[in-house]
Amino acid sequence: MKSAIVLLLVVACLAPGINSRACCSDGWIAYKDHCYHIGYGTRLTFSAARVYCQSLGAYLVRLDTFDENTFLKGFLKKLMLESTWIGLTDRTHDGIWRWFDTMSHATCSDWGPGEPNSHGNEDCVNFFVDNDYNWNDSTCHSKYTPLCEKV
Ligand SMILES: [Ca+2]
Ligand SMILES: [Ca+2]
Ligand SMILES: [Ca+2]
Repeated sequence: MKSAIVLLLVVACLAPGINSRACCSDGWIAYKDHCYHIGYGTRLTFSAARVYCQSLGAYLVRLDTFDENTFLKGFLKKLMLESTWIGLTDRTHDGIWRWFDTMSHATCSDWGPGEPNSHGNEDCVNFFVDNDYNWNDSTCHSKYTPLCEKV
């Protein structure tokens, strides 16, 4: 009986046209074929946020398309959530923004007005509440909520 239920779930996830989204477990949000997790109430440095995501089999979110960015920003905004880290950094070369885990260059951006300003050596990026959830570079040891992504 249990295996029949599992099989049904698998079929529901794989059947084209029925559900083309990822099947995400509890605590994860589906968008297209990926799952996202917000570490509600957890505030960590950029490095610690990365480790937090890794412990969940995920990575700090990589905003590959403007649509993905718009979806996640809209979600945070709608629920009026805290600022969250995204996986973008210019730590290796100031002014060259790369996604941390792949070191790929950012192909789209959503900086808030006047950002990135590297005010006091800022190398890590967040969706920043005070800037209407647009991107802001911040010091990497600042503490923000992790926003994780997995396939
Ligand atoms: Ca992504
Ligand atoms: Ca910088
Ligand atoms: Ca800044």
